[in-house]
Amino acid sequence: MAKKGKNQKQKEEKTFTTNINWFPGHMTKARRQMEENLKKVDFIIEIRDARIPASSKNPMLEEIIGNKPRLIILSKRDKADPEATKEWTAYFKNENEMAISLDLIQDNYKNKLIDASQELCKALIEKQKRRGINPRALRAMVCGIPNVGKSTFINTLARRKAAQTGDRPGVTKALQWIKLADSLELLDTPGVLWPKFEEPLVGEKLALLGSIKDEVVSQDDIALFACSWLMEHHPDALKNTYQIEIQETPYQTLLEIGKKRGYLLRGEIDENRLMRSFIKDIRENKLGAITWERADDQRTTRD
Ligand SMILES: Nc1nc2c(ncn2[C@@H]2O[C@H](COP(=O)(O)OP(=O)(O)OP(=O)(O)O)[C@@H](O)[C@H]2O)c(=O)[nH]1
Ligand SMILES: [Mg+2]
Repeated sequence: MAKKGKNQKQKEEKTFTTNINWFPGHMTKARRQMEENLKKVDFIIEIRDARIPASSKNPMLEEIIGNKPRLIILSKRDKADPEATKEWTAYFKNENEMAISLDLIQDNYKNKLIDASQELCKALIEKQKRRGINPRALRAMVCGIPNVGKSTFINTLARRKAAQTGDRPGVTKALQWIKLADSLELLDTPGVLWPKFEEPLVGEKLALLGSIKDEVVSQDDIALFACSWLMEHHPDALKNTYQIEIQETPYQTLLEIGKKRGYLLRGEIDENRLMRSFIKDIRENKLGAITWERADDQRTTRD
């Protein structure tokens, strides 16, 4: 339904930030179960979204995993800006982290993963050999925030639908072991967030790309955030995708998109439809392959 008057003025003048929180009970439970299962695994596979490699890092995870070896996988490589992904992999290498970027659906990565796991667990394998034991299958816990592709990763490797997947956050609700045919056993875990986003921008990006349940976030705020960010960083993507001119404010720019697309309701722009379809377009890469944060900025903020 089109919202007018006071509400419209708020959208017009919206300056970010939007405070978002989503920490349902199953995540507290999952965190506890992950801690309990930690001693059973040899290493951690942390999946992050290649479009937001910094915001999709769960700071709580560092506390949970302690000093277990870790492999970082940047998922949805096919949706991210290839140049930015290159910079991110170089960044992780520089930080002495093992990181690989993957299209979890299309890429063939079983051997790559086995090599990486052998490398990460070199010390353990050596120890077993010294004791005359045949090295057993390595065990890894697959962790990450909701909707980054943990279950998809496991299914592609297992070549079957061993774990349930879906394009919404919170699909996996419980821990589940999946044995791969050969040298690896993987533990699927539910996506876990943390109780408070210190940086509101992190919450906005997570909501935009689908790691926070849409029902708990104002879709207007997320669309306005995205439009404002794109006006600053990728105005051409907006212009070319929608054949519009950039307006003074994100709200006006969005209304231009609404007009162009003919999202009308009783002669007015149907803002509800406009905001939701704009978010959908971004998630479906209609505006191109965009990465929402750069490795270089990470360096400057940390220095
Ligand atoms: N384009 C693309 N889509 C992917 C990729 N990996 C996963 N997806 C899609 O992302 C959505 C989420 O995948 P899931 O495997 O269910 O994610 P999850 O991390 O297990 O999510 P939760 O269980 O909710 O925490 C699904 O629609 C997948 O098809 C990828 O590399 N590229
Ligand atoms: Mg899952």
